[in-house]
Amino acid sequence: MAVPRSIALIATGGTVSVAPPSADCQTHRGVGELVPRPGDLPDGIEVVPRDALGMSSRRMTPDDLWTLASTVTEAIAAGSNGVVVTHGTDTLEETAYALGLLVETRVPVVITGAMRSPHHSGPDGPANIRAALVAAAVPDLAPYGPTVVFQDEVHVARLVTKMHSTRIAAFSSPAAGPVGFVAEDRLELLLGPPPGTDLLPGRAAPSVRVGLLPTATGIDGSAAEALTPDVDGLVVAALGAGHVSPSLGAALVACAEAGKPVVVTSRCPDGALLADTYAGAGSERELRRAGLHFAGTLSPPKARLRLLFGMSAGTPAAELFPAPPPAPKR
Ligand code: DAS
Repeated sequence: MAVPRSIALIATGGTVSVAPPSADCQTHRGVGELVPRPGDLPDGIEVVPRDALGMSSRRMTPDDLWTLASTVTEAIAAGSNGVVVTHGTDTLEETAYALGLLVETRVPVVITGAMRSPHHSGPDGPANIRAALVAAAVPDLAPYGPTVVFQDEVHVARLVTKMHSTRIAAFSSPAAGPVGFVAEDRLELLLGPPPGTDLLPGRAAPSVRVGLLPTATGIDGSAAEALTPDVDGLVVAALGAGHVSPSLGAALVACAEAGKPVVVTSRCPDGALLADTYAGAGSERELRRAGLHFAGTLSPPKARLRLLFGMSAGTPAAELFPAPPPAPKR
């Protein structure tokens, strides 16, 4: 008989862990209760359970992400063939991306959760955990970095986002779709691994504060001015392809000139930031020329984690968010 694949199942809390009956969804079960019973476990898999954190994802901090990354690294070093992390769904995509920043994923690392707890009708946790265990047991998944398995779909950490606040099909990757799926306890991969890795060149416990600023019609520089003294760096969820109001643009440039890196992202869930199309106050051309960094296709919360952990390890923002090569003449 083949040797079973040893998969570490690390439970951090969230709806998937809520203990029934828990009308206020505050009490979490230990990981032992999340492990599928022997008859429900896919063939050839042995689960090594471990509790970590035990909280709703809204309570998580960068320090908790650092702790979890250490726990996952330890599980890999101890010989796990794969790792599954169960997690609250609200910040699940950020944790998946943080693991991509901080963990050398030589084996598959899969994050999952649930939208319905055991006391709701049709709880989705057990099926998500089973599919995640199946995926984590397939070595071919390792080069994809951390993935999110939800509703039988497999998404890469960089692209996945929670698109719906209540439905069980809550996650998708607007730019590219899922890279694979699980059916009949088999993993089918549809697309190859992402080009490049998100792993940071240096890794250290979080030691800086990075703010995240939304934009909307008429948002001026006052919010950025209020935030700047309290942070070491700033991410702005800009309009469209990387634009802000002229007043906000001036405040962001002042923040950068004060030595606090500013990273521009888009509030659009899909698409690229421009480099050389629009000119004038608050345009992408002006913001780039003034020394602001642009985060490519990375979402605002994920760009914030990249800046936060990168700065904590002493990596300059320009290295974390390299400028694109000049566009060919049009
Ligand atoms: N309890 C919330 C959280 O921890 C929601 C969830 O898990 O789906 O994110």
